[in-house]
Amino acid sequence: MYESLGYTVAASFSEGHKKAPWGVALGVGVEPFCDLPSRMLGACITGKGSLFPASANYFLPSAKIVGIMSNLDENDLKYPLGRYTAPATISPEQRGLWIEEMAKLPANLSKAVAGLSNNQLDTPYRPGGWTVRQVVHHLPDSHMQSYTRFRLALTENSPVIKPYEEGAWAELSDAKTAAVAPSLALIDGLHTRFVLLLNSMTNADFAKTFRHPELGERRLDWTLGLYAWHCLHHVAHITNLRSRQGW
Ligand code: NI
Repeated sequence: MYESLGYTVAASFSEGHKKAPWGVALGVGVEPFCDLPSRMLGACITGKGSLFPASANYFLPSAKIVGIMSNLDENDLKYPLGRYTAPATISPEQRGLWIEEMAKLPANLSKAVAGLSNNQLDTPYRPGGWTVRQVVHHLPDSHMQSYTRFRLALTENSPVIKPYEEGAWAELSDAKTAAVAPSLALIDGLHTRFVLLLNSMTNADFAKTFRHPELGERRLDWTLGLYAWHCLHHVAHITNLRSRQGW
């Protein structure tokens, strides 16, 4: 849907609507980071590159342009670190670095959301994306699955694991509305256990596998790298949003 978001204009409405910082993404389509009134949204859909900062004042007469970031596209916002790619061979040193990332997630995630208001937590990290709150709740949802898969793989012979619908999980009421503190606590406890487990694993353990019904056989060392990437990936969604919004 979004080939390019063109410009992101951080604007603040001073008249007609509640006073709040708005992020308005302009490009092929346009979608507000917050609940921009639909008539304003309609006025903004002018096609890629046709709505420039100067004319934004025309379309958004009550908006005060406070900052512009150019050259953002969907992949930059959705995959701030790029997608996960594992090295051809995974050394014990590489695994050690990934385990360190897993150990750092509880502190990194707490820091990423520190001081955010409820409105800020309910802001999508990108147009059409999950809110910060959904991202926070997604992490224990996802990593509890991963922790279970590691334990299954370590105690059975390449077991078939149960996939889950992460998008649908993120739409469940608790994932959309709960305070972030319980998920920060879940991640803290879960990663304490997870890192203890990872640090206990031998080379032979890391070569063990599970089978994903659609994706096939996965080694545990490859999977460790995926989840280390996943920690950084989602924390970057939040820290990048904060930096774009000046929060
Ligand atoms: Ni994820």
